[in-house]
Amino acid sequence: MTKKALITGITGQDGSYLAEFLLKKGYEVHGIKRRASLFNTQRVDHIYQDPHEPNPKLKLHYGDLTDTSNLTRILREVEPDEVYNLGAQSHVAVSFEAPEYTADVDAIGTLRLLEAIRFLGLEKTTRFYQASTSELYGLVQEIPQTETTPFHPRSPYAVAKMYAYWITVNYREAYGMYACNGILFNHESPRRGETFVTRKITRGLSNIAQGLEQCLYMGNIDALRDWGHAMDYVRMQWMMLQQDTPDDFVIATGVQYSVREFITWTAKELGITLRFEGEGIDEQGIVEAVEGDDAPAVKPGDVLVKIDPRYFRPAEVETLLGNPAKAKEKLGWVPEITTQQMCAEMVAEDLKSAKRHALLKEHGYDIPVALENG
Ligand code: NDP
Ligand code: GDR
Repeated sequence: MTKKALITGITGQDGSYLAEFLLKKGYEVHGIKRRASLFNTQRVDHIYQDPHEPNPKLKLHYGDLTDTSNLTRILREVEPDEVYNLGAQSHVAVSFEAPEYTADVDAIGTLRLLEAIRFLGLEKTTRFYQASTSELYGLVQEIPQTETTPFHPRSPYAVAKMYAYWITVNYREAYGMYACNGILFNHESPRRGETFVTRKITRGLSNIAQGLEQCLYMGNIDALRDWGHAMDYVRMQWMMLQQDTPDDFVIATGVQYSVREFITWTAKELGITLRFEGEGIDEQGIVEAVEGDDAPAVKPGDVLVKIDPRYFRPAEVETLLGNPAKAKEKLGWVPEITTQQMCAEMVAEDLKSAKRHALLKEHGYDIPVALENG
């Protein structure tokens, strides 16, 4: 029997990799996409299947995590073997500006899905994965963080995700549902949203190297993160739903770097020299010139990284470092892509599109570059 999966957030970074992964495993994949005034399926266009074809293996449904009747109808139609709840307002800084919406989608949206599964009598047959997060640890109580480290969320996003974490545990305990939390540390890729820090850096510096932007404005570049590759992490999301008993797992690399280091690697990949300016920056912020394969379009010393306090958060998560020992031991999971390899892949992709843009500009097609805001 072909297995059926329903993915909320299929148009996002993880949703797109997970859909690819499940299609390769022979699943029929259903995804919920939001109605938008512009196309929002760029990340899944390459696996899109024309619904007019016989037996499409990927089906997209319009929906929203704020809409109970819509979720219930889709679940009733699809009767999935597995639900992956990846949909969320996932930007931490934005959650301070839209806390109520974030709670509605990220916290109550999870409850809506779980309750719809129960209401439809699917709680013994449908397995449920919840996209939990290292942001739950917030003001960290222990280094490194494990499945037993106490939570101290530091943003409306993290508080909403804490509700989602516990309601998932509660439905497992109360109704015997196969429901799991993956406590995932930051994971990135060339498909990462442009306003998350890694992508903002690889895209911004690539644009600067091609003369499309002048300056990269950053927030707290001393923040420390444990960054993995999204492709490694979606594999683990699936593995968690294939066990005999449901459980919660930390997914991380076990290695930590600063935002500043990520900027430095990106500059090295691009062969450009950086000059840091702004609050808290001293001569240690200056990064040496590095020879790259491609001749830089800017002269060494030209590239500025400015600290702009608008990107500081009202409450910051300064440091996160995960211990994935349980996932390694119980599931045999180990990440295959290093943080530096991931950075190189992201730079290569962003440089390609910056070069395309620069070429168009050179030939008189001056399409504005969407500027960062996050
Ligand atoms: P993205 O922001 O790339 O994707 C989020 C997805 O959720 C998008 O498809 C988005 O749709 C969809 N979405 C947003 N609001 C709604 C809504 N109201 N109803 C339905 N769908 C909605 O996130 P990632 O792929 O990076 O992350 C996936 C999940 O994992 C998220 O829940 C995130 O919080 C969590 N997570 C992510 C980590 C990471 O480092 N990436 C780490 C730990 C947890 P649209 O495309 O239309 O905006
Ligand atoms: P995070 O990711 O908040 O950890 O949440 P993000 O990449 O946004 O920030 C990481 C760290 O970098 C610092 N930072 C900046 N961040 C952004 N976005 N823009 C900047 O200019 C900037 N300058 C410094 C931040 O302050 C922070 O310390 C991500 C999301 O994917 C969540 O959904 C997920 O749950 C967690 O990772 C794990």
